[in-house]
Amino acid sequence: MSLTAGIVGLPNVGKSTLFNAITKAGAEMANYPFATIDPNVGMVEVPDSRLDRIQELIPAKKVVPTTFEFTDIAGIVKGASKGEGLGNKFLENIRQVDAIVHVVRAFDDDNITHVAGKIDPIDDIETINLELGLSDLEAVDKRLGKVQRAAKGSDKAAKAELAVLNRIKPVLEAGKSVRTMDFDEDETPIVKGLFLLTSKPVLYVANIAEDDMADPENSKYFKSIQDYAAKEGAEAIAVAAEPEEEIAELDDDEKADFLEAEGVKEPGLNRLIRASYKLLGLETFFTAGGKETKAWTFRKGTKAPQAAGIIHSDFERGFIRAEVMAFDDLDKLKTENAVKDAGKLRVEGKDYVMQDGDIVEFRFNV
Ligand SMILES: Nc1nc2c(ncn2[C@@H]2O[C@H](COP(=O)(O)OP(=O)(O)OP(=O)(O)O)[C@@H](O)[C@H]2O)c(=O)[nH]1
Ligand SMILES: [Mg+2]
Repeated sequence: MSLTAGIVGLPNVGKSTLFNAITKAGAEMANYPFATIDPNVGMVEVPDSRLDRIQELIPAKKVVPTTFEFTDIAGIVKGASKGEGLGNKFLENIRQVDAIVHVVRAFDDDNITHVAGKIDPIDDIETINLELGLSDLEAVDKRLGKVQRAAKGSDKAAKAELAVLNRIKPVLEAGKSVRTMDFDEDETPIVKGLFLLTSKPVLYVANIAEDDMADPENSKYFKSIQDYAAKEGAEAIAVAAEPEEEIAELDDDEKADFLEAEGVKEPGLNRLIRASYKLLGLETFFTAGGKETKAWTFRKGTKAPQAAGIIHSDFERGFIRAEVMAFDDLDKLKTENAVKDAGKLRVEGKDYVMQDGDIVEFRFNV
């Protein structure tokens, strides 16, 4: 079930630097384009202040955050869909990921090569999105060739797919992303099955200058990136990849000092990680007390037995019920007993849809 967020962007914009900052995986970072060829894969811990609060109220021996996967992908250049740069190979790498974290250079530094020779974030974003769109257009045309024939007969599925393809094609031809379109519940699975690059959810990350860290709104580039994202219904986040990568290597005390010196409350990386997690449709439940207080990742919409199965397959097989309290209730009322007395400790059955922030004890019998 492991979902992965793919880091995508032009060459030499700081993708691997960002990847290392969040995963501490030590991928190669270098001041030349196409330093990354094969994708780097790494796990990222999800920073979650709720864990600390639970630990404060229901102390356990250990606190274990949850993790999810990031993939650092090679840079894309203009003409990539036609084989320029690393060509179609990396487009395949992008096809494998579940959401796109699109890194855009938003810092000036004459020492760091920009493949286009100038800093223009919107132009950069459009270059990438155009290549992804062209690749999608090719895929749609190929599919149309097949489906058109089948749709001539009585093949209902083919007719439905044909209708979707015919809606998508002009949007791509106009240079827009498929994610800007609305699909109904019959169309959605058809679109999913096409694995189009521009239908993947996206988060724009402005790699800003260190000087703008304390106040990203001050960056002369960030606002335009935010506006571009908003038009697509997407989010944009500002991170200074290089200093953040240095911060990530420090221990907690040094980290606090560094952040204070930079005038930053929380590392931009934390916001980036949380936004990517959300982008993937991931949510968190907790198990608390005893040996460990632990955060667990589930896909939005998961029911209680399947959530139990994330901990152990026996929990799912022998699922009886889930005893659930919301984090917010524990936070307010402070003890499990107080939550119970307030009638907010719930007993939920096999059809219960898990909610982000649930603190759960599963009852099972095998
Ligand atoms: N000044 C400055 N330099 C940065 C920043 N982020 C990355 N760099 C530098 O930019 C260069 C490229 O960084 P990488 O992380 O390797 O870039 P990439 O996007 O992974 O590049 P490819 O793998 O070649 O596509 C390195 O020399 C980094 O040190 C930043 O925030 N500010
Ligand atoms: Mg790289």
